[in-house]
Amino acid sequence: AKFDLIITNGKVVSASDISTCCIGVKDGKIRTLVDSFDPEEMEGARVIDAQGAYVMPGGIDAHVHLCQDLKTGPHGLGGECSDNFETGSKSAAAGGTTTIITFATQTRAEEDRSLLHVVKAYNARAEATGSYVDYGFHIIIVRNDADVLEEEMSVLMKDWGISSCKLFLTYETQRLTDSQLLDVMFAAKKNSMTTMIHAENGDMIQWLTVKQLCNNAHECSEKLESKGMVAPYYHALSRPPLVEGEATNRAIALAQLIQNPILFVHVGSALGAANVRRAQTMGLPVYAETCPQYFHLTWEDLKRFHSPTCFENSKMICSPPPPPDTSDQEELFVGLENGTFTIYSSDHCPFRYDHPNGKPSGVLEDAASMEGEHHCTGKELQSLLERKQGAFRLIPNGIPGVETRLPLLYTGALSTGRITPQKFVELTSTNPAKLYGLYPKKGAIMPGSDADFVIWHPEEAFQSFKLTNDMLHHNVDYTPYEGMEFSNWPRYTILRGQVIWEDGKIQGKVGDGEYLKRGPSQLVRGVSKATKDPRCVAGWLYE
Ligand code: DUC
Ligand code: ZN
Ligand code: ZN
Ligand code: ZN
Repeated sequence: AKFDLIITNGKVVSASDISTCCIGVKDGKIRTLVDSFDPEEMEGARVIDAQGAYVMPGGIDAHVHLCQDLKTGPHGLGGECSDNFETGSKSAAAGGTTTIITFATQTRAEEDRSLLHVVKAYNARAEATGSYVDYGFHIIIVRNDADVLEEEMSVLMKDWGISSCKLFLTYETQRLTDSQLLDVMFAAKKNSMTTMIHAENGDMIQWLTVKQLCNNAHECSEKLESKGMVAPYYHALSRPPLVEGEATNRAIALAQLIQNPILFVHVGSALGAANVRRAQTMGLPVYAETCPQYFHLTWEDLKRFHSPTCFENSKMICSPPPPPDTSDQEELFVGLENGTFTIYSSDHCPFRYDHPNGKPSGVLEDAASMEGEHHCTGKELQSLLERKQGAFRLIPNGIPGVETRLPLLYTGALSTGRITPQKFVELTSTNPAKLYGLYPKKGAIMPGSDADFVIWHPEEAFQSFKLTNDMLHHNVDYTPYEGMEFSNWPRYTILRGQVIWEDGKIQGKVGDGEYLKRGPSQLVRGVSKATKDPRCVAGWLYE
C-alpha cells in the first residue's frame, strides 16, 4: 500500500494555519497533505474520516512527574508519585498527548552526585514498564559541583539528548543560592542546555510559615503555624503572588547577567507573567510555561470541601498555588493570548489520597476545632505536625492533570473563543517541540514529521459531559476537576501512524513509546542589545 493511514476531510491545524485537507501517512511519518486522494492511492490504508473535526499535531506535555519516589520527589516534602511510565503515559494517550517529558532528579545524597548516574537510574524506571507514548527527560540539578557540571553536562546533551535542566529557588532540599544558580546557568549556557526555573522565594515562604525559623528569643506568634493556620487553604497564603514575583524578577536578572536563556515553569501569578513580559520586551530570551490549574482553580478551591476534617482540601495543593481569584485568571488569560506564555503543560504531579506517601487523608478526630476558619491550636497542631499529617507544610505539592490538559484548554479557551485553534496548537505542541529541541520531528503536521495526531470530535456531534475520576487512566484516586463540564475530548490519539486511543478506548500498548533524544532549543535566536550590552551585563565572560 502507498499509505498505512489516511485522515480525510479534517480541519488540519498548525501553529499558523487551518486548512481542510487529507493527510497520507506511511511508516510512521507524514508523507503528504492533499485536497483529496484517488481511490487507488487509498487501497490498503486505514481511513479515518475526520469530517468537521480539528486534526492537530499530538499534544506534547513538557512537564510531567512520573516515578519520583520519596527520595527523588518533586520537592523533598515527602510524597511519592503514584504514576509510573505505564499508567502516566496511558493517561497521556487518553488525553490526546503523544509526547511527554519527565524529570530525572539529582539529590544531595552523595550517591546522586553524578547526573549521569541519576539519569541511568531513572531510565531504568522508564524501561521497567515502557511507555504508551514517546518520552524524554529533563534533569533536575540541586547542587553546583564544578567537576560534575564540567564533565557531565555535555554528555547529557550528546549521549542522552537531555537539553534542559530544572533549577529551584525554593525547597530546602533543592534550592540553589544566587551564586549557585549562576554556576549552573553558566554551565548550561556553555552547553546550550535550556535552564528551567521554579521561581518561588523560599525564604519568604518559610518566614511566613514557620515560627522556628526565627532565632530571636521571642515567640514569633505572628507566623501562620504559630497562629494554628495550618489547614490546606493556608498553603496559598504562605505563597502570595509576590513570592513568585520576587523570584521571577531575580532569576531574570541572574540570567541577564550571564546572557542565559531561561524558561519559567508553572507560572501561576499575574505578577510573574508581568515580569516575564517586561523581560521579553527588553529583548531577553525569557520564556514561560503555564498550566491548567492556574486557569481552572483559585484559592476558593482550597476551601471548598467543608468539613471539620477539612484536609480533603489537600487534594488541591500545588506549588505555586492557584491564583487568588478569577480576576487573576483573567490576567493570565491575556498572557496566553499575547504570547507571554510560550507553552502550556500539565505539571502532572500524581499523589494519591488513600496512600501514606500521598496527600494526607483520614479522619482527624482531634481536629474538631478546625471548623469555621479552620484554625487549630496548641496540642492539636502539635499532634498534626508529629503525625506529619494535615499541616500544609508537610503536604506534598502537586496535582494530577496529564489527561485533562488538552480537554481543559479546549473547553476553557478554544470553545469559548478566547484563543484560536492555531494558538492552541502553538501552546500545546509546536512551541514545546521547538523549545525542547524536538521540532519538526514533533509538533508539526508537515511531510517528514512523525505522524502524531490528536483528532477531536466534530463539535456539533459531541455532547458535553461531566468528568468523574473513574473516566481517567492515571493511578490517582481523585481529579481536581471532578464534576466539571467538558465541551470536547480527543476522539483519536495517533502515535507515529498508530491509533493508540479511539472513541474512549486505549488501543496502544505499553512499549509503543520510544525514548526521544532531544537537541538544543530552537526558539532561542540571536540576542538583542539588552542581552549583550557590555555596560549592562558581563559580556567579557564569553570573550
Ligand atoms: N514543582 C513542580 O514542578 N511540580 C510540583 C511541585 C513543584 O513544586
Ligand atoms: Zn516546580
Ligand atoms: Zn521571632
Ligand atoms: Zn512539576
